Amino acid sequence: MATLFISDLHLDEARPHLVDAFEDLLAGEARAVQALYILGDLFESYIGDDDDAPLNARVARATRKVRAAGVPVYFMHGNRDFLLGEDYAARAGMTLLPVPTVVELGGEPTLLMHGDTLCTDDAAYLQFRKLVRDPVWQRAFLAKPLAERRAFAAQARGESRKHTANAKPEIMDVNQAAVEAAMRQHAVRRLIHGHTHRPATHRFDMGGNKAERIVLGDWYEQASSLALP
Ligand SMILES: [Mn+2]
Repeated sequence: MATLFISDLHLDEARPHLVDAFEDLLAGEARAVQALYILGDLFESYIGDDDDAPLNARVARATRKVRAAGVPVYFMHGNRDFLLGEDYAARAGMTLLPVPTVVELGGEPTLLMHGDTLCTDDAAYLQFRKLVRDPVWQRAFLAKPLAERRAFAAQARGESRKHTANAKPEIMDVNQAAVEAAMRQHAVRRLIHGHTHRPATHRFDMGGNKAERIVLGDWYEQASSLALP
C-alpha cells in the first residue's frame, strides 16, 4: 500500500475550491493508503486551537474521517501553522510529528521536514522564525484576543508576500549544504519536504552514495499530492 504526502495546501476561506479539493482527496485516495502525511502549511494562517473559524472545523472533520477509516494521519508544522497544538490535533484525529522525523518507506529511511529550516540563506526569515517559535512569545500571543491575533496574522502574511516578491529567487530555495548536513545527521539518502513550492525530484551524489530530495507541490492553484510505494 502506498503512503500519501501533501504539504503547502495553504487552505483559506478565500480559495474555497481548494478546500473542496482537499475534502475530495481525503474522501477518496487518502482512504486507500497506509498513512497520510501532511508536511506543514495545511493552513494559510493559524492563530490558535481556540480559533472558531468554520474552515478549521471543516478541515478537522475531513481528517478525522480518514483516521476513522483506519488510516493514520500525521501532521508536521509549517511556517504558517506552527501554532497548531494537541487540542486541534486530537479533534482532527491527527498525530503531531516533530520536525524533522525519519520514517521507513518501503525499507528506505526517509527524512521528513517542512523545509523552511533548509532555506538557510534567508536570514530575515530565520530571524522571524526564531521569534515566533519561542515558547514565551507563543504563550503571550495565544493569550491575546482572537481579533488581535487575526490582525497580526494578516500583517505577517502581507510582509511575507513582500519579502518573497523582493528576495532573490535563490535565497528562497533550500541551501544544498544544509540539505546534505540534515541528511547526514539523520543517516538517510532520501528527504521529502515542501515549503519552496518548487515540486521536483533532485538526485545527487552524497559521499559516493545516490541521494534523493523530493519536493512536494503547493496548492495555490491546484491540488498536489505524492504517493510513494
Ligand atoms: Mn512553508
